[in-house]
Parts: sequence; C-alpha cells; structure tokens
Amino acid sequence: MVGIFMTPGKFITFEGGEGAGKSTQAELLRERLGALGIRTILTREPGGSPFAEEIRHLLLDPRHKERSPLADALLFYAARHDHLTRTIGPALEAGNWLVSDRFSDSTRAYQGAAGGVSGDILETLEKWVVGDRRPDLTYILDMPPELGLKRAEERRGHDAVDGFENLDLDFHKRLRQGFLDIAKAEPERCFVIDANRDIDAIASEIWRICEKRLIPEAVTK
Ligand code: Z5A
Repeated sequence: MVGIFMTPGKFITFEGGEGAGKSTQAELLRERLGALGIRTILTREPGGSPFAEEIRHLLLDPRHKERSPLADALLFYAARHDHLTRTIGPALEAGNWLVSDRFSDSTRAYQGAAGGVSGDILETLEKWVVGDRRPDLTYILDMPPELGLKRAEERRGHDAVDGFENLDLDFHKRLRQGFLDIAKAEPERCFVIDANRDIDAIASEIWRICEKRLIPEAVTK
C-alpha cells in the first residue's frame, strides 16, 4: 500500500469531534473545487466502499455498546484498507481529488488519545494499512465538545445514540486534545479551524487555505 498517495489527485480530509460541521464543510469544499473544473469525489470513514460501509453499520449499531477500543481500532483499519484499495487509490490514480469526512486521525484521536489504545499499536496498523504518506491537507474542525454534542443531539432528534455519541464529556475533552496534538505535531498538513462560527465564515477560511496550499500546484501541472 505504500505510495498510494503518490498520484496526480489530491487527498483532503476533515477531522474533529461530533457535530463540528465536517460533513457540511466537506460538501461545500467539493462544490467549490468542482466549480473550478477539478473532478472531486466526496467520501467518508468509516465507509466509502461497499464492504467498508458494512463495517460502518456494525460499528455504529447502537446494540453493540460494550466493546474495547482495540476491537474498534482493528475494525476501523479493516474498513480503511478496503476504502483505500477500492475507492481512494483508484480515484486518485485516475486524477480525481478526494475529500474524506474523517480518516486515520480519527482513529488516533478516538481510539488512541481518548480510548487509550497505545500509539505503538496504532502506528503499526497505520504503517501496514496506509503506508508512510499522509493526506495532502487536513482540516481539524475544533469547538468545545459541549457545543458539538448539542448540535449532533439536535440533528439526531429521537434516533437512538450510537456507541460513540454515548461517551461521556471527559472522553470528548480528551478527544479534542488528541486532535489538537495531532495538528501541533504536523503543522504542514493540519489546519485547526474554529468551528464555532457561521457556516459561511468557516467555508471561506477553508477555501483560502485550500487555494493557497493546493490550487496553484494543480493548475500549473
Ligand atoms: N470514528 C472513530 O471512532 N474512529 C475512526 O477511525 C473513525 C470514526 C473514522 C462516525 O460517526 C463515528 O465513528 C464518529 C467517530 C467514529 N463518532 N460518532 N458519533 P458519523 O459519521 O455518523 O458522525 P460524525 O463523523 O461524528 O459526524 P456528525 O456528528 O455527523 O457531525 P459533522 O459531520 O461534524 O457535522 P455536520 O453533519 O456537518 O453538522 C452537524 C449539525 O450541525 C447539522 O445539523 C448541521 O446543519 C449543523 N451545523 C454544521 N455547521 C454548523 C455551523 N457552523 N453552525 C451551526 N450549525 C452547524
């Protein structure tokens, strides 16, 4: 799998806690790239390929609340392998750009920083499944977890909570810190975006960064 990102397309990921607005902003970015004539595919994790979507159902099934973070990490990486092989790799090789709603940083933050799975285990899985490369650009949508959980709750209405939404506030605080630590460790790739603003203000900042980082490269090729 090493080298899967050494391709003509660009790979952009959105990360952050629940209700931070990742899906909303991922779709807006895809539309903007499309308007420039850049073929852009929107995908998500867990999921993004037929088999990985099956694993998603299993992971988000509210009946399975009692399980270990390590079991989850293994399933997220199983889904990721299929997603990379069936969707991400072929799409990038064909010159498409890909915008993914979550990727490996979510495993580092949820199962690692917040869930307690050791960094060594996650690094090994990452190396086997993804290889050495990282996404070209990652947006970490940051906001106080109380606000994100409220947004997610309002949207969910009366639907059952899944095993992740059910976790306590301390878990979500560790999660937020986990994402901020990833951004600090990889400032070339990761941009922390204040997600506690209106949708258009966030989208404008995201677009400015994308234009500066990736568009000149794409149009001069
Ligand atoms: N997970 C994991 O543990 N490990 C992993 O490796 C991976 C994932 C890959 C996937 O659930 C779960 O899997 C997730 C992490 C875990 N945990 N949970 N739960 P999911 O895909 O169903 O959910 P999510 O990824 O957390 O996304 P979300 O809750 O759907 O939130 P979002 O995509 O960040 O936000 P949104 O859908 O764009 O917006 C949420 C609501 O807020 C919606 O009503 C919007 O209209 C509204 N919104 C959006 N932006 C704004 C602003 N700026 N102001 C006001 N309102 C807004």
